[in-house]
Order: sequence, then C-alpha cells, then structure tokens
Amino acid sequence: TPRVFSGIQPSGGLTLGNYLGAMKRFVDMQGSGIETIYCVVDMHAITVWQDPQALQKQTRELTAGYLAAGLDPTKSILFNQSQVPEHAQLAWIFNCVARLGWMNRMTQFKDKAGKNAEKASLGLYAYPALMAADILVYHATQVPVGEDQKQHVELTRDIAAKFNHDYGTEFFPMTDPVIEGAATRVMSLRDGSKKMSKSDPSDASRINMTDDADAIAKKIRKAKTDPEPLPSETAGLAERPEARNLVNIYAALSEQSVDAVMADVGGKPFSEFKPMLADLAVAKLAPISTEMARYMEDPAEIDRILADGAGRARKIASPILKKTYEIVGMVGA
Ligand code: AQP
Repeated sequence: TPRVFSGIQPSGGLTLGNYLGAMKRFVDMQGSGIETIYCVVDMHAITVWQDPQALQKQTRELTAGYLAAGLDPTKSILFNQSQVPEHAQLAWIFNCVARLGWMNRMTQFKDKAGKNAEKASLGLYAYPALMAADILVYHATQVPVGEDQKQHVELTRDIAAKFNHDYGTEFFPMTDPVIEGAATRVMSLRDGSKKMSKSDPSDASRINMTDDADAIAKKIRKAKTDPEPLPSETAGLAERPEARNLVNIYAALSEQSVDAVMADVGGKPFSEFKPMLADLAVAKLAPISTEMARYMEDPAEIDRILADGAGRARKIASPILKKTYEIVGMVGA
C-alpha cells in the first residue's frame, strides 16, 4: 500500500491556508486504501523561538484541529514529531548527505531568515533535511503539501537519490509532492502577492480557524480587491490576484472546480460575492472551531491520542532507521 506522510508546525494558530492547503486534503486522503501518517512537527516549530508553554498549547490545539477537521486516529496515525526520536536520528544522517549548495537554494530559508541571516538558527537552515527524514523514515512516497513546500519535497528526492547512490543501494524511495485543488496557495487577504501565513503581523491578512463568525465576515468584507466586478470567465482572473484568491477559496470550501464556481458568480460585483463567501466560510469553519474547542476541554485525551500515534509510528520508523544505520556502517545497529 502507498504511504502518505505530511505535517504542520505548531508555530501559532492554524490559518485557512493551512486548512485548505494541507489539513483538509490530509483528511480527504484518509481511508482510501492508503496508509496515512500525519504529524504535529514540533521540532520544526522550534527553528524559530517558541515560548515553551505556548508550544505545548499550540501542539494540543493543532492536534484538536486535526481531529475537528475529521482526521480519525483509528484510520490515520497522528502524533507529534518529538515523541518519535527516529526523525531526528535520520535527520543527522541526512545532514551528512545533503550539500551546502542545495540548502543555499532553499527559498523558504531566505524568506524566513530575512536580511539578517547571520542571526537565524542553524536549525532553520537544516530544516529541509529534517523534513526529508520525517518523510523517508516511513518510506512515504506521497506528501500532500501546499505550493510553498514543493521545493522541500524535491530536496527530499535529491537526498534519497544521493544516499542511494553513495551507498550503492535503492533503500530510499522517490517521494512525490501531491499539490492539488484550488487552494494550494491561499494568499493574504491584504496583499494578493503574499501567501496567507500564521506569522504575518497583520491579523486582518488571514482567517484563523478559531475566528468567530463576525471576525470571518469582517475580514472577508475588508479583503483587498480591485474595483471591477468579477470577470465573466475563469480566464479573466489571470491578472487579478485578489479576485482569483477569493474565488479559489470559495471553490475549495465548496468542493467545486473554479470553473463551476465562475459559472455561478462570474460578473457579480464584490458587494454580492463577498457576503456569499463569508456565509460559506462561516458555515464550513464554525463547526470545526466548535469541535476544536470541545477537544481542548480534555487535554489528557489529546495527549493520549498523540502517545498512541507515536507508538504506532515508531513501529514503522524504527526498523527503517536500523537498516539505514546498517547501510551506513554503524556498529551495533
Ligand atoms: N497560504 C497557504 N496556502 C496553502 N497552503 C499553505 N500552507 C501554509 N500556508 C499555506 C501549507 O500548510 C502546511 C503546513 O505549513 P507549516 O505550518 O508547516 O508552515 P508554513 O508553510 O510556514 O505555514 P505558515 O502558516 O506560513 O506558517 P509560518 O507563518 O509560521 O511560516 C504545508 O503543507 C504548507 O504548504
């Protein structure tokens, strides 16, 4: 059976971008004859400073988000990364396989480190090698991600290929990113050229999964757009990033193609389309945030689910790490 792995960082509240670009798609892949492994990647989160208490809370909230979005811990393996030490162990091997030149080309590091890269953590720089280990410690071949993670999945292939070549083996499989649907890159509501992000200083730029109905409606009403009504056809969205973003969000939330949505809303002014989008967003997101709050009332149950998932994950990861150590020549592996 093909194996799917993906993760989300507990580095703040979940956004609509994380939900549509990742979490909703994780849930959609579950139970269709494939093995699905989903992770709260807490070790990635600490590549930038996280207050310890906040990290605990965000880890539990993200887990509650997964469960509320429909992830079933009996169908998928759900756990937090630090409880499966094989990720970090394999990451060290991969740090020794990946080349500095490859890491230097990672655009996310450049974006996140900003102008003062000297002050960024070594972990932020090495992050893509840990991500390769997250995936390959399960021999996962499919990784559902948003568009922004494509380069990291390609690096995972490069690391697997170099490992296999250097050690004369075919041990690690080639992984494919799965980037599908209308919302693989949800943009900021304030700037159609920037992706919607947890860490954007402007709260108005994103919809948080915990926003209430009023906040969601207000953010959509105030979302930046051009003054023209929607074009009559999909092709007319090409040069209009803000309009395209809102239509993509509508399509993803309503589980329709962009063409089908445009057949309904093409030509409408934003004064008509925005309230439709706000109603749809509230109808889809409010039940998830209610469920999330309900799960958060029982943190011990969340911790139990994570520990159970970690135990099942280790059963897969541990023999793969052991075999890797043997291939590399570690005595006692
Ligand atoms: N705007 C987005 N549109 C579509 N997909 C997105 N993802 C993130 N933003 C969007 C996808 O969500 C998954 C988890 O992302 P992450 O938490 O590991 O980190 P990130 O990509 O760095 O997300 P953020 O929200 O932008 O966090 P910060 O602000 O901390 O950097 C990934 O599959 C990602 O593609």
